[in-house]
Amino acid sequence: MSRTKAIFLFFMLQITLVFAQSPPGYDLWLGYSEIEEPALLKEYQNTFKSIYFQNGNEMLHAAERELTTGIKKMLRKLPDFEKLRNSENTVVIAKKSNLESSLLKRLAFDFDQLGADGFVIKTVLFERKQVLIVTANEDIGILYGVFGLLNLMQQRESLKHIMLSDAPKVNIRMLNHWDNLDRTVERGYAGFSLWNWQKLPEYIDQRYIDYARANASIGINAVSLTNVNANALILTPAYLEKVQALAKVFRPYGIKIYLTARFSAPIEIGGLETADPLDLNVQNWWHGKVKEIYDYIPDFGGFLVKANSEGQPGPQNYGRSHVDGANMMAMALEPFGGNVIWRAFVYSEHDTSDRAKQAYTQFVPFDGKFRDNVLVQTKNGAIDFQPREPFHPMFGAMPKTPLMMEFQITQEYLGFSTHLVFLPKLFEEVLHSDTYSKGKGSTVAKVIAGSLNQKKLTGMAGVANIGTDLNWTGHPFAQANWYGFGRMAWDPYLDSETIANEWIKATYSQNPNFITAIKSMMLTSREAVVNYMNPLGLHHIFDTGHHYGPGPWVSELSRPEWNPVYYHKADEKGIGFNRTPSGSDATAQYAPELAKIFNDPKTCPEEYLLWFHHLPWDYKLKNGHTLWDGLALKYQQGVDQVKTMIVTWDDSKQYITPEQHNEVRMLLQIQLREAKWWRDACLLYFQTFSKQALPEGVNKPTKTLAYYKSLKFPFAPGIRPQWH
Ligand code: GCW
Repeated sequence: MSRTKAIFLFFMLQITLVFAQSPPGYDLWLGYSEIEEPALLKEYQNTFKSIYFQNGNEMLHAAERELTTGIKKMLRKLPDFEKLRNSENTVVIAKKSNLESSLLKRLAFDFDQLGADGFVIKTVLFERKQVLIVTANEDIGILYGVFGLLNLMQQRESLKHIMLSDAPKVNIRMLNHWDNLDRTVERGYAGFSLWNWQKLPEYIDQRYIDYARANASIGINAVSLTNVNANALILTPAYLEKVQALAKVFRPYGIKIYLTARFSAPIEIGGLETADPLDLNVQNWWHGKVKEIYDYIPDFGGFLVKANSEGQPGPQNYGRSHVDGANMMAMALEPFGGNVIWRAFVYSEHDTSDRAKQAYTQFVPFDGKFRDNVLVQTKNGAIDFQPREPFHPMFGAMPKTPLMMEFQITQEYLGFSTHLVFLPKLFEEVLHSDTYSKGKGSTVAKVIAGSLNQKKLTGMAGVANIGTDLNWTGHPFAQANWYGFGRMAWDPYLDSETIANEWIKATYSQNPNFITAIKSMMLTSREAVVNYMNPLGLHHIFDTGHHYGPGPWVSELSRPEWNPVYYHKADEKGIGFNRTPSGSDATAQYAPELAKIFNDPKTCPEEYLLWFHHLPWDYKLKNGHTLWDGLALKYQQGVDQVKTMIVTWDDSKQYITPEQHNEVRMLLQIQLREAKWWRDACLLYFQTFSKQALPEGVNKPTKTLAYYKSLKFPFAPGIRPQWH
């Protein structure tokens, strides 16, 4: 070859390599970085000499493709697939039914414990050579097993003596997208909706496939595509054929589609005059609609419904109950194996009782009255996805109903996609909470996993933080919240530290110094945001509508429970919401053991103090500070924690690329500015009641309260823009 030709080819190769690379952050935790440790590389290369991969349907093909991608990137070589006898290979990936009996014997494993989704990864000695086996009962187990294997390699685990079996503890592991049909995303901070309704069904964006891969890699097996503030059009043929195309993309990855069903759809798209669930025509309409949907999508998951909540229509419009509404839809879905996920996020402007009590009051009397294919989806706390809330008392009070957890992955009340907040810390706190409903140890995790009350149908949903941003989630660290949600939906007993560890290695770096530092930054980040926004149990003091920044002074909205003053109740005497028997008595919704602890400010965990108590400004905290001083110091601590995060990030610069370092650095600077804004605005406002100076150690605000009150944010994302 001539020199010029060689140079030309060399450049072409470079160009191909450059173009073959995804934009920064696009690969999520599936970057499959090269194995640099020589000994481990050698071990893996030996292991992956030849692979038997069971041939089969599109799900097995998807798994095989993923394995090829992973091996190619991590080992820098294409795997050698052999389709001969499986035991002649060094790696065997096949369902139990396809394993040679000699290998099965070596495996000596009880497959019953795996169910459909579980898998085993085990290295056995066979005819004096090592064989790595990945096996499962079903195709989906093979898919999860392959992701499990790739994950082990991303964690740089030796496979020589591996023996891992894993199966999910929750059936429905679901993302709820709040995507509108115009592609805006309610409470979305990462661009627009992924679903390009105009180009579907013909045009299949690569992002749909990569989205499905990412979900499958963490075990997510269900998604609802559209906002719970629903538009009935999604149930019309024009949209169903587009949904069908997405279902086809997701199917090989084990993901079922659910749709949000607007309760008034029979009127809006069905031409009926009522949507009364006890009306025969309405029932027939839903039966017909469900059948039509299953013609398009035979494995359709079912409906997710927000009814009689924040202005959405529902059965109560006709004097009927949540049970009437949910069961009517459930009957239509039952013959096809579909579910109804009925949300319990309800509160009413006509109910003057404490908002925190209303969902419990409405739903608990219905325990045991829902049909078998209904799950009641309950937010983690009784108000609304606050930086910290005690767990929702419904979790301890509806033993006969499958309760599905709803977490919010998108950071509506946690600094949007500009603040680095590792949410698995929050998820873990909720899941580990003890409801005491069957004595000590009756954790929320056990309720959700169904083991506490022997539930067959179980689920966990997360409101997605995903959009068209190149890195999917806006903040690179918000990817960890998607990842962590999936991992905890699979296993609600997992701890957040394990998840942080896995994610850092799969996403950023294998360097132990980097991992230690960044892990501790992630693990404190949630407490930091609580401190600079809502310390000591404060909640819902966000500015109106967009919820961007503080608005504790807001008091004039039409519905009382939309005003922050409703929640903090600050006055000359003190601050906090009295939810004890002398107040709203919300504590009575918890088990007596817990109510007792919450009712006494001395035993109430201080992180929930102002959630349950209205206390004088000079009330003494456990550390000896007065409430006013302690509150101010917490705000300051939050700001200081962000400063520490910045130092940690800067110190870790050497382990990542300058681009990776810089994007998070810029975001951390915004976070710091906004943390100070929260501290100053809240303290200036609360000071008008406490009438006390800021304690030593708390920085003096540089602006006035009037200034903070005057701020307007027409550009705040997550809500339709209001420029006027
Ligand atoms: O948190 C609130 C949000 C609304 C949301 C609602 C809900 C989809 O501010 O935007 O509506 O909760 O969960 O239904």
